[in-house]
Amino acid sequence: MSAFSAAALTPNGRGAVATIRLQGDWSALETSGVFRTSRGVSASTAPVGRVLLAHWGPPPGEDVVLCRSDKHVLDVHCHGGQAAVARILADAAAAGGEVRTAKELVKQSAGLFEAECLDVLSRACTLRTAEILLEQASGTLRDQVQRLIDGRDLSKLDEILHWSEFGRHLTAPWRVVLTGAPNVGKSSLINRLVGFERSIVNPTPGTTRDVVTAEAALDGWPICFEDTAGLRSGAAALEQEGIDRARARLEQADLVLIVVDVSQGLSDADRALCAQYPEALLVGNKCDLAPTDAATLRMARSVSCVTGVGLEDLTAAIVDRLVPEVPESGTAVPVSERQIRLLQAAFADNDIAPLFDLLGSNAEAKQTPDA
Ligand SMILES: Nc1nc2c(ncn2[C@@H]2O[C@H](COP(=O)(O)OP(=O)(O)OP(=O)(O)O)[C@@H](O)[C@H]2O)c(=O)[nH]1
Ligand SMILES: [Mg+2]
Repeated sequence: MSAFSAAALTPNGRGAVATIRLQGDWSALETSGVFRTSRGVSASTAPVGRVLLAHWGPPPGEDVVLCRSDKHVLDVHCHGGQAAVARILADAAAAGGEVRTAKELVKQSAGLFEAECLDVLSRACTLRTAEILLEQASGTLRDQVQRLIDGRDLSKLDEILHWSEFGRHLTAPWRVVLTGAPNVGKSSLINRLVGFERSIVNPTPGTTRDVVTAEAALDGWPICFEDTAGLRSGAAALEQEGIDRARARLEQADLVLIVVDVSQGLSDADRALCAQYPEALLVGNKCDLAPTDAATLRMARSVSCVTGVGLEDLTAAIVDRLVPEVPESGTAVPVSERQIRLLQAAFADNDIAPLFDLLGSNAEAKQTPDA
């Protein structure tokens, strides 16, 4: 068995600073000279919490900041580029360390429940979702499940399960799919919604073929917009492939935006689409042009991708549909599929056992204090 483990705690990708955790007996890295502190203070014996400047590897090497965050834990903060991280992990492996994922490392020391809470926190892509995930990682979910276990009372389980879908979306963005006839302005709209020219806009009907995705945060919620081929019958083979893909994406959507051209009014095909997706938001684009159909104007949310009119209201309506309620501070939210599955099992069978599995060994210890 390895004397120590090493894992990058910061997510993959470039950042200003990356953090690598060494856990176990990592002292060989220091005694063999893989790193040296700049003032000659031994990191192995430095007090927990003391911050040390150090140099990693032979010249030119890396300047790093070291800090023991626990008796057997050394956090190495280095440049955020992937090369620096890869090099430190490779040196740790060469010194006999076992390279692991952050989730595996936390699981080893704190247990699976804490590891998955920290794992999802590291994948949060907005401040708003990170705040909610941080609350769960800081004990809100654990405390409330523990309370149910201690009180042998599952009546409040549905209050936690209520937030399952919301919890899933804290790391997997809500999917909003734009559909409608060719040329109504779907690509123009996705560009407006995400704030940059992601999708090609052209007066030629049938411009968009493949599914074009773009991620954005609306009101702090991560949303993946999908622009799709305009739907029409009698399309040539290539365009038809795009239409088939569009239909498949519609089935996976959390929200469908049916875009129509208000200057043209609603066609039979538009009406059929509305009937097929009754939960969809109907968006009447091109309201800067003279509308021909007052009924369409009444039914649809009017916007203009040219002037920008109506886009703020549309954004608010999208957020309202996707996130109709936001948990108050202190609300327990399940954040992983495993947590949701075990909560559902406890609820379905009115059985407390899955909750022990959910929290891991700490929960069992509390249940049988005399053991
Ligand atoms: N006047 C006006 N023109 C618009 C508006 N939105 C889009 N257009 C124009 O409508 C044409 C088609 O726009 P697109 O965004 O490419 O339409 P689409 O629905 O993606 O079309 P397909 O990809 O072919 O299905 C372009 O010439 C746009 O400039 C609008 O609000 N007002
Ligand atoms: Mg298009």
